[in-house]
Amino acid sequence: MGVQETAEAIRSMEIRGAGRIARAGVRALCEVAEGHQGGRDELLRDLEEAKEHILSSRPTAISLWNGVQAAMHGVDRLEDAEAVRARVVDNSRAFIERSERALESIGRIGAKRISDGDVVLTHCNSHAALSVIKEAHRQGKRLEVIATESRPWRQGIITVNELAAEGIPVTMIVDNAVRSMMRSVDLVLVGADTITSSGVLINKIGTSQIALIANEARVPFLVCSETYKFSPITLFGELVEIEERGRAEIIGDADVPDSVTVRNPVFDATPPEYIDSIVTEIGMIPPFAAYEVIVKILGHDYIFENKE
Ligand code: RUB
Repeated sequence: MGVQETAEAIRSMEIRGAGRIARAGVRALCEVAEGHQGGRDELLRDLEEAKEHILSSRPTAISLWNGVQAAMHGVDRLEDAEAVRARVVDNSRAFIERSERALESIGRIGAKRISDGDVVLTHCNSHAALSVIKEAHRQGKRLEVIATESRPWRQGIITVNELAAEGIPVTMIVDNAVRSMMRSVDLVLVGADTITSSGVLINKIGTSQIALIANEARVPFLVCSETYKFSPITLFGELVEIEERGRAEIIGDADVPDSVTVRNPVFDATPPEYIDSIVTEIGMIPPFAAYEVIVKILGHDYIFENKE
């Protein structure tokens, strides 16, 4: 898939989920480098253009930004095209491998928090959250999952199909049923599109309501997130742009007059106070440690070079 096709597939949500869009964007950049016949400056210009194109596909998940920055890391300092090509290919492969390994580590670390007989509620379709659930199941723990439908895209259907295929008992509910069901839930596990330097979680619309309800019912609320979903640019005061999509996704072919405004924000913000812990590949961290993760794991170099 080339850059245009990848960006379009991300925009149209054929490829979706913060981890998957990051890997797809990085793969597309890697292919630009691999197939390039031109000189250094031309290659750098084409990579820069491809990067901007990929980044314009969806605005909210910082994973995409972190992924393409990682793929391009250090290329400006290189003096010939071959070195740039090799660097982008190496960077890209390393990012993709790290991101896949991170999912496995998150599965192993998070599974420790699931006890035999637990009922886990999850929202939307997060590979990181599913990695934890599947690992607990592989370890022989009996668990049940409640999955929200996740209007309007209904990613819950992907989730229940994935879990059913693994033989994990799963119940699907409409988003509005979360509070009614919370009394039978032991643990909430969700994914992340972005985590800010102050520990705010940006994830699928409805996540913050679930966090409030879990807090009210004293049910632990855990976020499953690779460290490349932490946002370095929020350190410098950038706000996270919440994507708004079209009205048709909500009303479908229902007869609603044009005079009616339909809003379709697809992500929301959950404050750190409602998050018990973030399961990352480097361990379970409190949301207030997000700053440390950004500075220590993503690194000074990385942050300051890519600040703009
Ligand atoms: C998906 C979503 C997921 C996160 C994390 O939204 O909000 O919870 O992206 O997913 P959309 P993962 O369907 O609009 O992309 O853990 O797979 O990276």
